[in-house]
Amino acid sequence: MCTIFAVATEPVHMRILIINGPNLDLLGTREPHIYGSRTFEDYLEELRASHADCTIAYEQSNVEGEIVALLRKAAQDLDAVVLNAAGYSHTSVAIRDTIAVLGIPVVEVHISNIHGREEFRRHTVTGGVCAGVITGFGLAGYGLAVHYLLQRGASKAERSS
Ligand code: CA2
Repeated sequence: MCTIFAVATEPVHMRILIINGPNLDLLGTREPHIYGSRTFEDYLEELRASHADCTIAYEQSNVEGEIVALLRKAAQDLDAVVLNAAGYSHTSVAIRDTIAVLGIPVVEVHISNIHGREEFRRHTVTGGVCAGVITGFGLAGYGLAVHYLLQRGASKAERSS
């Protein structure tokens, strides 16, 4: 006979950092046919409101080294990262190397479907060392990434209790 004991666990409060790379501060102002017409700040407000159970911090940088520094700081202070490294996703060995040794999960997000665009966008240098890659679902991709990280965090907490 197999008896299963229910274990009461504290709800996990995850702290997640979203990092947007070069030019994503222009969201909602240019190329709406590719990236939509909403600013990231507007979307973020909605995302935070629907996830009162976690802390969602946000940073945007146009500088490769700053993104490396943000990732390393997140590994010290936070639980997970959602990263849209924008153009650096296709080129940055430095960001890839950082993610590879970070010790917290990173989910790569692209707003557009990179597989339906120019050839040079179809491969990312960074995706292979991330927990997974979400592409083509618009801003909703960030929410999908947060959802995955919360589920992953909760099941990890359950396993270690
Ligand atoms: O689809 C994505 O999220 C991308 O990461 C966006 C990058 C692009 O280089 C990647 O291939 C795919 C470009 C970000 C530029 O963002 C803009 C936003 C609004 C207007 C102009 C640029």
